[in-house]
Amino acid sequence: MDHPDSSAWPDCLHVSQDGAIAILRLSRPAKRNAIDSAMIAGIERFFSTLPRSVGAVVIHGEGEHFCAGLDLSSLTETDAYEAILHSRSWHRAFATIAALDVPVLAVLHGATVGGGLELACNAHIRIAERSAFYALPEGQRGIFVGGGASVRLPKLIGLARVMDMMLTGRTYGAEEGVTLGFSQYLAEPGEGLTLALSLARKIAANARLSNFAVLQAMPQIAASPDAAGLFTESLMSAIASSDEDAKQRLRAFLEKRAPKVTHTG
Ligand code: 1HE
Repeated sequence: MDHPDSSAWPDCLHVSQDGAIAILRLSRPAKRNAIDSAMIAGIERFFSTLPRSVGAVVIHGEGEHFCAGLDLSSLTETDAYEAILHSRSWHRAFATIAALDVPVLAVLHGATVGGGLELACNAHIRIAERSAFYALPEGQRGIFVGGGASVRLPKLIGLARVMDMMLTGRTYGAEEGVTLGFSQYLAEPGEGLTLALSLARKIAANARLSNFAVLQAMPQIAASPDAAGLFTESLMSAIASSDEDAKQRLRAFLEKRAPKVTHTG
C-alpha cells in the first residue's frame, strides 16, 4: 500500500490497498485478534495517515473471529489512572475514524465482543457473516466498557438492550444483529470481504464531497436541534451542489450519459 508509514506496522496488523480501497486486517488470530496496546496504536496511526488516494476502508479479522476485545492480559496490573489513560487511548484511536472523509466498512465474523464490538461500532457500515455474534462480557470480567460502547452502541440497538447485554452477558447472533440495527448487511460464511469490497468500490465512485457530507454533516445534524439541523443541511447541500464534480455528474445525467436508478429486488 502507498502509505506514508507502511514500513512500521506492528505484526498484529496487515495493511494493503486494492485500487481506491485500503484494507486493514486484524492479524493476531492465535489470540483471537485481541487488541493490545500495539494494535490500538497501529489502528490510530493507520486511520490518521490514510493517503488521499483512498476512497473507502475495509477492516476485517484473520482466523475464526473478528475480535475478542481488549487483550485482558494488559489490564491485570494497572491502577485507576493508568486504566483511564488506557481507555482514553482507545477513544483517541476511534476519534481518527470519526474525523475521516472516507467511510469505513467492517466485516464481522465469529466473536465480535467487548472492545471488538466497540471497534465495529465506529465503522460506518457493518457486514456480518452468519457466524458473527455480539457480546459485552465486561461484567463477567469485573470491568466496564472503555472503548466507547456506552455512547455508541445504544445509538445502534437501544440503551435497554445494551444494559441487558452488560448485566446478563446476553449475546446476539448475526441475523438478530441485522434486525436490531447493529449491522446493515448479512453475508454467507467467507463472503463478507467480497461484499464489503464491492460496496466500498461503489462508495469510492461517489463524489468525494458527497461522501464527506454524509460522514461529517449527518452526525452533526443528528446531534442538533431540528432548526439548526435543517439549516446545516441547506448549507451542506449548497456547498455540495456548487462543486465542479457535482455539476459534471448532473450534466451527465441530463445528457443521458449517466445510469438511471434501477432496482433489482
Ligand atoms: C485472549 C482473549 C482476550 C482470547 N485477551 N487473550 N473479551 C472477552 O472477555 C472475550 C474472551 N475470549 C473468549 O471468550 C474466547 O477466546 C472467544 C469466544 C473469543 C474465542 O474462543 P476460542 O475457543 O476460539 O479461543 P480460546 O481458546 O478461548 O482462545 C485462544 C487464545 O486466545 C487463548 O490463549 P492461549 O495462550 O491459551 O492459546 C486465549 O487466552 C486468548 N484470548 N481472547 C487475551 N480478550 C477498551 S475496554 C474493552 C473491554 C473488553 O474488551 S472486555 C472483553 C474481553
